[in-house]
Amino acid sequence: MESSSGSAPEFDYLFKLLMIGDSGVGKSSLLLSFTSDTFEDLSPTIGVDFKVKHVTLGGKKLKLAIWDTDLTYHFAAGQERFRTLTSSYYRGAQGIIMVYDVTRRDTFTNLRDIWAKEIDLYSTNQDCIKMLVGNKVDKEGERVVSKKEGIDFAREYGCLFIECSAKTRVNVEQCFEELVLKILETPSLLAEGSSSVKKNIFKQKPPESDASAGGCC
Ligand SMILES: Nc1nc2c(ncn2[C@@H]2O[C@H](COP(=O)(O)OP(=O)(O)OP(=O)(O)O)[C@@H](O)[C@H]2O)c(=O)[nH]1
Ligand SMILES: [Mg+2]
Repeated sequence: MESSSGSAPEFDYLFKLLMIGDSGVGKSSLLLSFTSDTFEDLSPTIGVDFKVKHVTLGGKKLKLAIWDTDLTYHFAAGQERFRTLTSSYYRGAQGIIMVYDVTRRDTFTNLRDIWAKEIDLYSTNQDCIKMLVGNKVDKEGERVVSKKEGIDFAREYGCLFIECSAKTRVNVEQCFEELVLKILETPSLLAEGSSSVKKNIFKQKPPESDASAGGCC
């Protein structure tokens, strides 16, 4: 049947992924590199942004909603009135990409001092998969954080780990793919009706008997 009415859902799973890390580490560049195969000199992100990418991995059709934000937003989370905003950023995420710049040590130490704490506070999925990413490996001559330090941190925090460059695109796809494959291997993150899925505001399961037009609300 070629008819579009009653057609199969456009994806098997929808995953919410987050990019976090200090300003300037390359979160938006990595996202752009992954979603549109390009690299350009970006301005700092203001507020929150997200991009969608459809991929087929592990035999499943996936819709990835990847959220990107700026640091000011997170620091504002220290203020009571921004707390709900920050928790909605984290809520229901199946994967978190923690980015640092291998040429700036402060961006690495802040993962421990700021970002890991924020994940503990706000992440709603116990089993949420974390990927530690050392970006800008194209600037090898300016490297100050060794690969071993990254590996050790990842082991301590139970994260996956990869080094990459948004500029040369080395390991960019692998970064997202490894994270997603790990999510696919984690039953609690896939379970229909689990709190994570229920709370996911982007969940778009078509109703069983689709009355009239397929308009989205
Ligand atoms: N050499 C090199 N430069 C990079 C790489 N990734 C990002 N950059 C540069 O680093 C700067 C910051 O990159 P962004 O992607 O804007 O960083 P961000 O983490 O999104 O920063 P905020 O939006 O401020 O939080 C830009 O000038 C990018 O061109 C990389 O892999 N290699
Ligand atoms: Mg940005």
